[in-house]
Amino acid sequence: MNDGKRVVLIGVPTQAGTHQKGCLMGPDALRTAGIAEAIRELGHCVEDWGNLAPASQGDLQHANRAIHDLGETVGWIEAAAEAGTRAVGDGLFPVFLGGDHSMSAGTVAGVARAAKASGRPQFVLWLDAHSDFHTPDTTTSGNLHGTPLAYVTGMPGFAGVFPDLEARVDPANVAMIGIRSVDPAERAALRQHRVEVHDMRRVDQHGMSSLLLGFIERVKAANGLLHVSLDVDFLDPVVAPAVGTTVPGGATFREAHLVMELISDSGLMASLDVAELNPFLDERGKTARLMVDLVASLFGRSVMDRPTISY
Ligand code: B3U
Ligand code: MN
Ligand code: MN
Repeated sequence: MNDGKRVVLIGVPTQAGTHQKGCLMGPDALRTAGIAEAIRELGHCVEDWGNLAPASQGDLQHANRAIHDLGETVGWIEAAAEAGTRAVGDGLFPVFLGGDHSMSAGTVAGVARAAKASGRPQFVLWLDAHSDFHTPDTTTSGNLHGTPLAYVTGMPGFAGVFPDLEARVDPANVAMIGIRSVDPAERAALRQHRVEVHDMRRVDQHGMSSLLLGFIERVKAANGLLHVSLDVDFLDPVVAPAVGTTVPGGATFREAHLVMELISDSGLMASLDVAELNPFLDERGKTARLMVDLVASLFGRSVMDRPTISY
């Protein structure tokens, strides 16, 4: 049925990158909702490394006084990067369980470092309402979960703030889908670096599949490794309420599953983040169970063998 993968779950229970508390419960909610069992049922091997701890916790300050919890965020980034590089080096497929999206500054840096060692280009698919393309100088909220994609693509402003990058992701190797909240400084940088941004207007006009398949073809042609970063707020808040920064007009249940199924069919995904789940805001585990269901689609579950699910 599947080419059995060796999957490792890596919990990154950070909430330092946001003002809203609750993401620290994300990894355990995903486990409670049965993420390991769901992947295993599809014929893969799953191990669980448990939850990481921040590598350091110094009290770092930045000239931008809005920024909060910088030292702790850097500690989580270091820990996530180290775990990501180690997992890929061991031949494992890392599934990072968040934690707010600042964790992906570490997860993507870590897998990109491993990709560089293997000689294959790293590609990133960012499924999110937000572009997360702020630098420490441009963020006005001071929430560092708005910065990871700018960091891993080597934008200026991170030197001496976040860890030095050993392998940056070429901005030409990034695609974003689901976008509907972009701040002016992010918009300017995205345009300048010609990042492939598919906002919800493009989704409505062209459909998820044609946008995604275009990107998948590019990854395939380059023999690239694909990292998928799935923010809960990619989804519409009606189906996925357990997230601190809800934005109306998100992906529907059906669109989201289609994206996962097309990624699965491509066979290109090598690492995954499930970010921003805030179980404190959930409705009887509905969002956690939906995220597990989407992860199952990513690992090969098809509609024909999906059990009937009610949330
Ligand atoms: N761009 C805004 C909002 C935001 C970004 N990422 C999330 N929210 N989750 C900011 O605060 O940087
Ligand atoms: Mn995000
Ligand atoms: Mn978001």
